[in-house]
Amino acid sequence: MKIPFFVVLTKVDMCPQNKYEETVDELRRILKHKLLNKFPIEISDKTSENELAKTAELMPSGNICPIFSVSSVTKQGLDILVQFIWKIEKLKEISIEEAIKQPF
Ligand SMILES: Nc1nc2c(ncn2[C@@H]2O[C@H](COP(=O)(O)OP(=O)(O)O)[C@@H](O)[C@H]2O)c(=O)[nH]1
Ligand SMILES: [Mg+2]
Repeated sequence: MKIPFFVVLTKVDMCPQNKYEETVDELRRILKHKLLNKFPIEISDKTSENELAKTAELMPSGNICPIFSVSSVTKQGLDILVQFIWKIEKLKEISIEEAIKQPF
């Protein structure tokens, strides 16, 4: 499936560590399944700006699927998720500008 999407695991503050790890493992397996054929990339607050930028740039390929983990209680993962959304929005603007420049 070439359609780009990403996954956000929410309320991670409520989740026991072992259950969280089990969930991520299962999700990675589903994403890698031949029907989806996505390369999972876990994003956390420790992910560098450079790595996040590269991940955003790979989104249009449809070959990767970033996995974010957030909590609105602890604020874990929220800033980086917002940065990512901002980056893919920017990419969209750039590709529209390029399409306008070369309409035919
Ligand atoms: N512990 C915890 N509770 C949350 C979090 N986000 C939302 N909640 C609570 O979960 C309930 C449902 O919230 P909502 O935002 O509608 O999340 P939804 O279940 O994904 O629709 C409410 O009682 C929220 O206060 C979170 O990150 N951690
Ligand atoms: Mg709700």
